[in-house]
Amino acid sequence: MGKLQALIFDVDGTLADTERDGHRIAFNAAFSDAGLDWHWSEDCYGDLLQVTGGKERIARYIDRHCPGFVVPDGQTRADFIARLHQAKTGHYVQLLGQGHVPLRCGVLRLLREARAAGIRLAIATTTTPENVTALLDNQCEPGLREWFEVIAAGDVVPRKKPAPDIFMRVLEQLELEPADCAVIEDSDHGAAAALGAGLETLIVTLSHYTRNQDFGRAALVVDQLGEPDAPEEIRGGVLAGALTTAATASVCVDLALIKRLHQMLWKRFD
Ligand code: XBP
Ligand code: MG
Repeated sequence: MGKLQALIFDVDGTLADTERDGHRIAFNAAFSDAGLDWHWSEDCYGDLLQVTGGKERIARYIDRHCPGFVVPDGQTRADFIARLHQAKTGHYVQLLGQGHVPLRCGVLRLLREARAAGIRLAIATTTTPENVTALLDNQCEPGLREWFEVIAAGDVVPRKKPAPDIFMRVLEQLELEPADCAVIEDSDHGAAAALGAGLETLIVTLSHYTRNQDFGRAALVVDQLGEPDAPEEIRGGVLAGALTTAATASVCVDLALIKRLHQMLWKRFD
């Protein structure tokens, strides 16, 4: 038990920093198309990110910020939100199609390295499936989406992160145990979801909106995965001390490092 066999990636904030200049812009464009005078500023969107899932985020906004809001004639509230969200997805996919949302530093390197070593790849995300494929299809890496054996996204589970459901679904589809996998996440809700599914080998790469969140139970916290010639300062995590020497407090998150973390963690529980 405990041999690393798969890497499970979150998408938003982890594969790419998509929230502020991607999802937020698409929500605002959909509001404008619908004739709504709603506008989500950077700060307002940061608060709304406490709710995972775009439809759930719109519902929270209505509840908190639009007390007198009445859904247009003939629509249920759920239908109205679903339509508005569908329009948002259209805008988001179009935005990704313009190719301006790159993968984060070190992501492609780590994916290539994992593939070459026969490590299986999977995705566990709250976002809509189309958003994932559009992100992967608009990188300069043909066939990138096929690298992922499992893409579990959006409404395929009834409870979104921080519930563990999406990670449990990935484990089920991979037919693996938590002790076989490592997770890369960027948010406290994502971290809670992974840990709730028993996935202890959790590496957090901080993103725009998650810099000040608490990741005390993650194995390792860094700003980004980094590159061999540009290692990253360690920001925290339960194994940070084991990786920090008098000479260095920087790492490049490569497969060797993830295996090392994985071994340290799972030996403790043997
Ligand atoms: C990401 C999300 C998503 C996106 C929007 O969370 O919460 O809802 O913000 O996507 P995580 P949709 O990175 O933890 O998975 O609008 O398609 O829901
Ligand atoms: Mg995320």
